[in-house]
Amino acid sequence: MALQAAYSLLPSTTASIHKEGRFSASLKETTLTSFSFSNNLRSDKISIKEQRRQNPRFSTGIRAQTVTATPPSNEASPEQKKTQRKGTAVITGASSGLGLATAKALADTGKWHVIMACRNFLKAEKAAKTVGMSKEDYTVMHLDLASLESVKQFVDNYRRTERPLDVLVCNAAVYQPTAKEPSFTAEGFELSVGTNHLGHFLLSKLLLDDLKKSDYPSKRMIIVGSITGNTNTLAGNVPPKANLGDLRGLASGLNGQNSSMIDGGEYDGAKAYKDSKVCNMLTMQELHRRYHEETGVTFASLYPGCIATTGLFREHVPLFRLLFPPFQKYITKGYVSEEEAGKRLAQVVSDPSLGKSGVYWSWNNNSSSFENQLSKEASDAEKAKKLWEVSEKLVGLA
Ligand code: NDP
Ligand code: PMR
Repeated sequence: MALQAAYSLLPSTTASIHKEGRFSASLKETTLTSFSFSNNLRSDKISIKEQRRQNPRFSTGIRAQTVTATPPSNEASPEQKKTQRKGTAVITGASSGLGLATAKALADTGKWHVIMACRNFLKAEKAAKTVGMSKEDYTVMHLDLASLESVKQFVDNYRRTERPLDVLVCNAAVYQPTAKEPSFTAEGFELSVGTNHLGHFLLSKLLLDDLKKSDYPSKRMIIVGSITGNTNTLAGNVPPKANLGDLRGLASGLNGQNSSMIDGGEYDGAKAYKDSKVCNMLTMQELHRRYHEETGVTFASLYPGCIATTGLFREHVPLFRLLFPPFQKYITKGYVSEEEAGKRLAQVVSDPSLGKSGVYWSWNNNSSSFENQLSKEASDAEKAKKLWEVSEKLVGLA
């Protein structure tokens, strides 16, 4: 019933896609009724080609999509050889799913010490043990992104450890698709945007100074994005679609007084999550524009694939949780295991061939990475600037 309900959304999805006139090619090639999507990224690529065909000036994004595969490189660059010390990577939300799998993948290389920045210390410790990480490869530190005070406390505590910071991975997220009413962070922001965007925004801004100081050959800041925030894809056109509007709800505090949605509309938990992912992708690009040249830090985002088994869907109805993995595995073919997704994010952390800044990475069916194209909204530089300025005010930095 859960997926049927989702399936019943398709006609409107189809209509809206046609209305926008951008997806006709991908939909023609896609038998929606039989769900014979050959792969999610293919539909992604077709829609982009189609956008280019229809609008030759379609390169409003920070860079054009290149579908050239960049297989992981095993050779150390001369830069990489400069240092022998282990890198230190902070990963938020490393107590489950993608974050845990990435921590494990990095720890397994023997080249990384992972700081698992988690709200539940005991859960994180147990998770690290369960996946077989050795004690010397990780440290659990407390971080609750739903509290700006906790973010500041984490930064202070981190500095006290006197460890260098080489890579920051903003991975944690909450998704509340069935919530009827909004819930709020400690400072009173709607929970999904407050946690996924504002908590990470403050963390990134504060830790940028620490990243700058690192002498590691490739310093990186990664903010996990998603296909569902990108309306240039089929997945991004499943209602409710992400849309930040003119940010009026965010500007008025996102506290439920005026609105708890960024665009000022009615509360919708699924949309709030997708909006937060658009914020994540816009923030990465704004960081790139503001700081890449000055600091040499690589800023990147990614869609790791549909990891349909993670805790992200914990608040969804049980039937959805049952049907979603086989739906993604056998029908959309967008499914990836937690282990595979972890390896992908670990590449963005450390692979020399993924060192380009300002990129939104995706992977094709052979697990080769490519620079993907963000939607019009998720690559809107004006919106990114406005989002930055409003977010600075909300987290108390302006
Ligand atoms: P999980 O629920 O497994 O992991 C989310 C993590 O975030 C958990 O460790 C959770 O902690 C943590 N977290 C939640 N709230 C807070 C908070 N207030 N403070 C600190 N940590 C918090 O989901 P995924 O692994 O799927 O999600 C990881 C990332 O991947 C997210 O950014 C998501 O948007 C993205 N993503 C996921 C996709 C998927 O298909 N699953 C697809 C595309 C992107 P705890 O263990 O305590 O609950
Ligand atoms: Mg989606 C190529 C098709 C594709 C891909 C790659 C995803 C990924 N989804 C696809 C298609 C569809 N989904 C279609 C056709 C439907 C209608 C049946 C559909 C439905 C659907 C629902 C109800 N999908 C979902 C949901 C969720 O609740 C998930 C969500 O939006 O969370 C925000 C979700 C997802 N689909 C994905 C991915 C990666 C998700 C997880 C969300 C994320 O982290 O972005």
